[in-house]
Amino acid sequence: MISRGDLLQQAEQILRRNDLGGYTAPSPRLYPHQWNWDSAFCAIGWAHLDWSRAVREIDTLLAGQWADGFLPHIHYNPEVTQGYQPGPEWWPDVPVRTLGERTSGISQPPVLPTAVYLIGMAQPDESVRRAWWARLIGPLRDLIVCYPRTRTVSASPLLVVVHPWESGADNSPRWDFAAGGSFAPSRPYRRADTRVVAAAQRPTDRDYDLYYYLIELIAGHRYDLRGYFPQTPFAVYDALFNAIWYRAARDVNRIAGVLAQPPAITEADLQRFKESYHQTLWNDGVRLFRDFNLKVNAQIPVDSVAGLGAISAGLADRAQAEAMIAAYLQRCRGYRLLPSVPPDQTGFEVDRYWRGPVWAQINWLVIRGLQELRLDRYATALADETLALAQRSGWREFYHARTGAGLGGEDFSWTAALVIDLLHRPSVLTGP
Ligand code: 9WN
Repeated sequence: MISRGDLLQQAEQILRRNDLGGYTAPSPRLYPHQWNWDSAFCAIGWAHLDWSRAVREIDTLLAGQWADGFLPHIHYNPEVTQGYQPGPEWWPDVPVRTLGERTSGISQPPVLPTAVYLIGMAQPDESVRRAWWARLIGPLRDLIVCYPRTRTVSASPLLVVVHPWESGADNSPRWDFAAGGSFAPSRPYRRADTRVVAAAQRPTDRDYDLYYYLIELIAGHRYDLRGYFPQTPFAVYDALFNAIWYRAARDVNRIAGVLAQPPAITEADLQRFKESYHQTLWNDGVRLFRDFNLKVNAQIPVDSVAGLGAISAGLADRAQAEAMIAAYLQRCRGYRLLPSVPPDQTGFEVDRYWRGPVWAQINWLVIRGLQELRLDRYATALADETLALAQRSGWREFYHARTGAGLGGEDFSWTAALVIDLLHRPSVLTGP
């Protein structure tokens, strides 16, 4: 097992190696373009190494922002024409702010505002910090209000996630209800991922059929939920996406407060959102938040680590968070932490992508949330576990839930970036 000093050095090498100029590829062979939440996590790591490189990462991500503030899940690098599918041709006429930018037509958990808050706080010169926040507050405000404006239906303030890729947890058993529906796109597609990573660790062809079916449906309606909502088989309140949005909204408000500007989302609206999140997604029987399927108006009866997202967002108080994490750990005894799906859950697979393996960025979110709630015993154990996985198994996309062996993409950027953050900033900061 390598020392923590060497770990830091290796992590820095990974980020520098994956640095493609203005952005950090998540894992250059598997994912050569810029991904939304990956880049936010990478920027958090960069801030400890080179603050202006973190700023650049975010500028490049925001260059793909749409006119209405929406931040797509992939910002394509036009110089990379091979090695990832789907390419930008699957997403025609995306309404980008800057003509010529190529992006996907769906989003991902909006970690960016939280990253901007943390990176700002890592800047010791207050005038530099304020000037940077003043430059970004407009795009961040647009981003945060865009989702309630374009991704709500009926009276609920919760945000609708329209593609498994938007959840960031693509083939989670939570989405099996849709992947089992035999949906397939009208045009042929080819998979590039299974040329790089063993098919047994990736989503199945049936999952991909659904992914491409939804791409055609969403693009065919010009990315407007109102157009395809009646037809789509996939419209969910994802517990993690919604938690991350809530956290992001509070962080944009904090930045706005420092700049003496009005909040992006009012306290009353945040409160309404929180109440709705609890009413709609809490499941007392399993002591976890669950996702909600809007097509049948019911919770999805599948537990996953996404249900702990509330801990990282300030959506659960200390007592509830402790009950949640204790119950989750109890179900995962004998496994590495945190399995993305508890081993007793139907659909769990120990080594397949989002169906069981451990992911460093999820751990990081939960660790920071536990620290903020002063649940330090859990937070420290989870941070040690996360560092140990990298120390023993290297810089991988995810880790085998039983053995901790490294799986999926290699030289993975967010694993490196967040290990850097955990080592440089072992506990959370308190700030404005
Ligand atoms: C589709 C880049 C991304 C992550 C996602 C992860 C995976 C893509 C894929 O890789 O998804 O977006 O092709 O499998 O599920 O969370 O952002 O690392």
